[in-house]
Amino acid sequence: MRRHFVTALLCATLGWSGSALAQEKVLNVFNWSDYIDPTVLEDFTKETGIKVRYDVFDSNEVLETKLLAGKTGYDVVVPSGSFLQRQIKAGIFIPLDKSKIPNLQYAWPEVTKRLAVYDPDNAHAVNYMWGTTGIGYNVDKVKERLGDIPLNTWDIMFKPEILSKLKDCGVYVLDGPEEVIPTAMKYLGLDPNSKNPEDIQKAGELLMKVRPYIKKFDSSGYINALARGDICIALGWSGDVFQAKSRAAEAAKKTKKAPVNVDYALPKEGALMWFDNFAIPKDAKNIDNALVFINYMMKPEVAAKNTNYISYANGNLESQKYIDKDILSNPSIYPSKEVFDRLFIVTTNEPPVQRVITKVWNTFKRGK
Ligand code: N2P
Repeated sequence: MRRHFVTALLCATLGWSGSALAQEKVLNVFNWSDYIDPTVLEDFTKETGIKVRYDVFDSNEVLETKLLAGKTGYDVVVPSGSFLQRQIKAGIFIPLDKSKIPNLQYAWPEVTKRLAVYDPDNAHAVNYMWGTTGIGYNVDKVKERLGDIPLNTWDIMFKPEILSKLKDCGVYVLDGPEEVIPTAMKYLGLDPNSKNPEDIQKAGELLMKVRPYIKKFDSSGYINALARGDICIALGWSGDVFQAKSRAAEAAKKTKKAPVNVDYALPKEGALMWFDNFAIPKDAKNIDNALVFINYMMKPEVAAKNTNYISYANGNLESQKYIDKDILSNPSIYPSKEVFDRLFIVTTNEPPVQRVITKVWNTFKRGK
């Protein structure tokens, strides 16, 4: 009470209005779970005086539903490229005042160029992290059940005779229709970016064949499930799987037991590459603070700190100086040319295509 009174007095003396004060102090961020070094938020508040209310989500669909409903209360959100593309078209984001993001000078031109596919002229978004959708697995449990077969293939996930052998030790799949369906189309030799309902249907048929062996659709809990050795395999995201690997190693240090051996495979048939990006919803209340935040996240040292913590590649070229060697040299995080050639991207699905995808996905999830 007393502090409010003093602050109000100070603001009145300085001639600040109530809204200027709000701009001064708060920021509402909605980001993916397990997607930041928490000390970065503390440092940000120390450096800028801006308090961050930080909420998390684990699916683009959840974020999109909120954005389309409006009045999210968020100042910064982090959609993936293909979602961003239709959200921009829907008029959800404000164009960024780049004069307030000088650290854009450190952006990685290659990534900026790829992001422009979704956001022409890079007008509305700044890349935060990017990664791939592949296979996380428990090395020992899979080996016990499948022997020494190569794991860098989607056969593991999409051949019922193989996946059935992993049913008993747990199979998880991301709850992400617009990632899993393109992956299945790629496996079938179709264009993973196909918008043709028949292709989507074919992917659905493939998925239904392996449905009996899937225990859960999950896009965040699988990190701990893999780390604890509770599951055998997860169709999941690169950095999340590497976080599971580090959590398993940490736990082993504490318990003095051998670590659960987790690894990530980028299948030879190809894998989806996606970009997650900062954007400011048009009803954001704290636009200046949002720009300060995006600029802060683009400091090379800060971007590197996040990458070192979450094991995802970022869109900041200069930050690579500060990135741990084992992350920077890991071709599943920072792909080599050979790996890069295997990655594909997808563009946005317009609502009629989206409806087909949702229908196929719901049938897949229900299993009938
Ligand atoms: C963070 C996952 C973010 C990657 N846990 C998906 N775009």
